[in-house]
Amino acid sequence: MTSITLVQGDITRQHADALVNAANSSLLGGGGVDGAIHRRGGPAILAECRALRASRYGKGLPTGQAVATTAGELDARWVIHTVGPVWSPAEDRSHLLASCYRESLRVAGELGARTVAFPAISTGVYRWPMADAARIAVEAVRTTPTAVEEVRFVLFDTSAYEAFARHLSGR
Ligand code: AR6
Repeated sequence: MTSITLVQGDITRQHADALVNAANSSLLGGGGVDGAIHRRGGPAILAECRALRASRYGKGLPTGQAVATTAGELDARWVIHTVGPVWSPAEDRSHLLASCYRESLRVAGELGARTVAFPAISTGVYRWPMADAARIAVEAVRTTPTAVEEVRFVLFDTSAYEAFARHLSGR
């Protein structure tokens, strides 16, 4: 049984087997969580991302997929990079957002990670409304069979924390 926990804070300060990065398909860094992970994790993460681009992901990592690298100097064994969908009012991309959580858990399971920390994927630069993103995230984790023992959502601010808490408690 996987336990789901919530904390408010900076994901780069977390200790877990795997930290999930809200990346973009280039895998070469950006702002938000991505920028913070590369800044604090150091150049080893970017070096592995570049190697992945050169080998498996010449066209970039597709939206909804996930891939692991070293966590560099972060307090974790791996960073799992996943690419969330950009929010669209015209098109339902929920399945792609759910896929980020499912695929990250699949990769984490393959690695043997027991604890995985997630940010609220797509809710920053990619503009997904927090309440809806929280619903999709909690539902995706609850319905994905995994050997991961703890999934921790790391929410940057109080309103994000409260949105996740509401969905976790079923309110
Ligand atoms: N720890 C935890 N949560 C954070 C942190 C942090 N250090 N920093 C921001 N957040 P975002 P996205 C929250 O923009 O929407 C990048 O440029 C933030 O408040 O990081 O998936 C990538 O390269 C928000 O709630 O990711 C992509 O181009 C959530 O994390 C693009 O942004 C996600 O915000 C991805 O956009």
